[in-house]
Amino acid sequence: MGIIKDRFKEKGDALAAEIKDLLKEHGTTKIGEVQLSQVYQGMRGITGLVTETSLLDAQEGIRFRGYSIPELREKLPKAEGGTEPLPEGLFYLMLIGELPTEADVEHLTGVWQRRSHVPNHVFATIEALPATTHPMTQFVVGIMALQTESEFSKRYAAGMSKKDYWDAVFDDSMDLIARLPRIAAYIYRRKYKNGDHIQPNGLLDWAGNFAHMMGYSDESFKELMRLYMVIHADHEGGNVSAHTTHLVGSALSDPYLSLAAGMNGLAGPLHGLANQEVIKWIYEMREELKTEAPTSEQIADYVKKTLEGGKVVPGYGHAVLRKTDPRFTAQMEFGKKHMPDDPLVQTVWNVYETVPPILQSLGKIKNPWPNVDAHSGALLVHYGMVEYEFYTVLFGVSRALGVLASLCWDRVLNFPLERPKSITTDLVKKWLKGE
Ligand code: NMX
Ligand code: MLT
Repeated sequence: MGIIKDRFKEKGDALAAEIKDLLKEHGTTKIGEVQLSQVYQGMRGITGLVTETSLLDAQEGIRFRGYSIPELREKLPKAEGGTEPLPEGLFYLMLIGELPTEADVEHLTGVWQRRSHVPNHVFATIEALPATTHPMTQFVVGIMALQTESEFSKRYAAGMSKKDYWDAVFDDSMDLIARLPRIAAYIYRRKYKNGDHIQPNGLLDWAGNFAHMMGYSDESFKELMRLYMVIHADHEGGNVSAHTTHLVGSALSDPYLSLAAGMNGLAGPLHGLANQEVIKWIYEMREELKTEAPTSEQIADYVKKTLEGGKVVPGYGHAVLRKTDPRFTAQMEFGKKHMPDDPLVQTVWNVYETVPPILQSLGKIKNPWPNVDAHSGALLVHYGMVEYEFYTVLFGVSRALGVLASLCWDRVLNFPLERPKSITTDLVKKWLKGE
């Protein structure tokens, strides 16, 4: 543990010194202009955050510390006999800024195994909720119950110096990442498998063990979980879950409170909940059309009906991306390798052929292409995970890797409280009149 923490601190101090010099020399440099419409329209295109872990290009998609998803699939260490990257390696890359060795990844697997104990009161708190409670609500309640374990909040109450914030946030983040799969798997088995829980397997990697605890022993499902946990981990800093975690963390709310806040944002249908909405939408379409394999014409009619009903087509569009999401493509490649003849996966590919031209023809949608959520559910259904309300929890366990690595950076760089200025429309009208 000490090794990775020391490396992180070294990198953090070096960048903090660089930023100090950079701001001394260029602090007044203008990097953009803000139009009134941007202020009213979700701050699209306004640069207002620094997030070191990943960067999104509208045409090309996400890069983690400079590496694209295809590059990560090639370069990150794999499980024995596997071909997909281990999420431990991606976390190391986001935190340290360099590709890990096999030994670094093994070390992280061991650290997370040792820190994975979840106290009983967390399970008891989840048990207090009706079993019908949405899995994302159970997940957030589980994270909140675990907040009793926060080192940051204990050390802050005991008078911790500002210089040590990063250290306590680092420890809390490691503990949280180690414990989340156990909580998520508990919720899955509680809600869908009659509370027949499965004990962790200390010989498995973080994602492999997560698959095992949910009850999936198939090696290719474990591979899917490794890939899934990598591709959903981070999407630069402005998305709702990352931005919320960062914002709440800036008040020095500890990592448990900050992550829970971010996960509440992920639970929205325009963000992470879209992965459940996609499968629900396809199931409803199949049911209405009384077929497991709708034709392109049938899909096109159903899309038009969805739009006429004043609803969005889930899994399509993006606030920043303007091309097919490389996370969609990575999942499509996985599908072609492991399940090319699966009818539901084929429907997802058929929807991909059919939807973009229809959305484009509306003239108002900036990105008619699929995002990550358009594909993930069909792969899960293939392995028998049909309980689509659970899908966003999987997204959340993965997203914790990115937003908590970023929270460690926020504190080591000593970022301040986030507090932008807001205005009223009355004030805007006065400005426009020159008052
Ligand atoms: N289906 C129907 N209408 C859409 C869609 C879509 N998939 N995407 C955008 N629009 C509409 C949007 O509602 C807006 O309509 P109006 O002017 O009547 O309010 C118009 O097109 C312009 O929106 P954009 O500027 O293209 O998109 P925006 O940046 O506002 O929103 C999303 C981005 C992702 C919220 C939007 O594309 C959407 O609602 N997609 C479906 C939900 C989804 O898949 N979300 C998951 C995103 C990825 N993730 O995991 O977080
Ligand atoms: C994400 O992964 O966070 C989504 O694609 C949404 C976003 O980037 O705004």
